[in-house]
Amino acid sequence: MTTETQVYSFFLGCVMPNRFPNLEASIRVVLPKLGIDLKDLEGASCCPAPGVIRSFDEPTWLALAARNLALAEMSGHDLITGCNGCYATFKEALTEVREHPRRLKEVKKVFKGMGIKFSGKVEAKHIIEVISDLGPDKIREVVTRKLEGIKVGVHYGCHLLKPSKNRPWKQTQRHTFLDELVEATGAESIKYKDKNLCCGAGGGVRGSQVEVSIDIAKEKLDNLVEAGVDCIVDVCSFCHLQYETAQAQLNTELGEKKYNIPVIYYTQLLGLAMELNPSELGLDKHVVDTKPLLDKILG
Ligand code: 9S8
Ligand code: 9S8
Ligand code: COM
Repeated sequence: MTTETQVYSFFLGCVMPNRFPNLEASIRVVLPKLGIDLKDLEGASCCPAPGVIRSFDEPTWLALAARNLALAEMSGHDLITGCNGCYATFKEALTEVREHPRRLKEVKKVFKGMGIKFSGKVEAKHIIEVISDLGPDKIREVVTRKLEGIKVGVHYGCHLLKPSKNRPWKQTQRHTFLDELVEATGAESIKYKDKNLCCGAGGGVRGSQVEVSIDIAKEKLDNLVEAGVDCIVDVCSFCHLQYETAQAQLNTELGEKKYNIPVIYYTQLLGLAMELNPSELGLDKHVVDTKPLLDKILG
């Protein structure tokens, strides 16, 4: 089997390196095994977060986003990210500068004297987009331990899919690409109520209205408990933060450990199906204990 190696500039964002370096570790170990090489994007800043910074100061959001994109452009590689929020910022900033030459001029003015070159031709991809392009068959090829009997609650996250006009998915609703990639590991993607509902964190809600945010997370978690899933699979560092910490917060409020669903990033699930060591995949560093899931998989 010959696969061409793809090279990307890896944009981490804020949440992954600061709160969940375990997810970053799983990405760094799994992607090269799929023929995807990651080069660190030196000098990057916050993307900045679409639901937070753009709502307050759109021109600053665009200039900072363009600066990060320019760093990737100057490195000669397209940008790749594992966070839906960062993905949204870059996809939407690219549309803005490509469709409105005036906006490109504006950001170039900000860059004056900074030694930054930017044309807007660089692409921004999500890790799951690149994996999805390889296809479920490629995943089946690298799986050596089928995760049979594992029931997964898939959470896509809003910013991965919307607005659909500048997302690469061929459809606007009823997406199945992530479910297919999960099922390629041998696990089962379980239907649950309001699967497409937000996790409650995005759009700045977690930062500004934490009760509302936890209330939405509770609704999703109740539906996931009801469906009897063994774990949640996500592809966004912010959704990940929400599902991990909301369960702990809800348990503290209730005074009992009602919510114990392990929250796994897609590359962690795939790594398990590739028989990689759970600690190498950062699975020993979760807020919600992953042991019940690992016991079920490893026997
Ligand atoms: S960077 Fe700063 S806050 Fe964050 S992780 Fe994703 S969204 Fe972009
Ligand atoms: S869901 Fe609604 S806005 Fe978002 S992508 Fe991540 S955080 Fe969760
Ligand atoms: C969500 C990021 S992934 S933000 O809260 O919408 O900025």
